[in-house]
Amino acid sequence: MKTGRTTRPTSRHRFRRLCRFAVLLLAAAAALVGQAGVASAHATLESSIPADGATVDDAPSEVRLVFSAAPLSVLSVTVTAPDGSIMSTGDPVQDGAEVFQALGPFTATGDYGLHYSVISEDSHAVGASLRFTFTGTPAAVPATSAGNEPEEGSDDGRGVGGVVLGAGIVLAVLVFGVLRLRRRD
Ligand SMILES: [Cu+2]
Repeated sequence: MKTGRTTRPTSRHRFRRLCRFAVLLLAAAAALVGQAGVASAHATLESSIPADGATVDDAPSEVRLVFSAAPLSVLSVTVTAPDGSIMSTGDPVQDGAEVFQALGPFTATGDYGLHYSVISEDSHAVGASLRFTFTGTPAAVPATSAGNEPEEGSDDGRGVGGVVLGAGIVLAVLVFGVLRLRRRD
């Protein structure tokens, strides 16, 4: 009878343990399903300004991308000019499901490429290349190449000046040292 009394409570205990385990499993499963529902927010591009394939007459100062859900992070938004050079400036700015990218001057008519890359809430990488055509009056090309050359020249001059100054200091120290040694003798 003593053994019966001791075995009964342990079997009950085991049953309770199993019940608790089953409840925990169900709760974990429910939590996983709930998470899957939240995490399935896959961001897709809903619209853009300029739109893909659009013809633009007025040069926009920025590009606007509208996603179906706020991206987790924006990796890059770049706009390329007809010659292939990148004409977007600075980093993209995110405002919820919208992403803005500042643009430089439109210095040529023709096809512009718009490339974006974002990480969606469900951790998926989302990206694509769009295209629009600029038919307006091109802005004057900024005089960057002409302005850079004299600066580079002056930089070289500074470099040579530094070397001459350094050599002069080394020479002065050597002469000073030799003179001191001679005085001691
Ligand atoms: Cu996704």
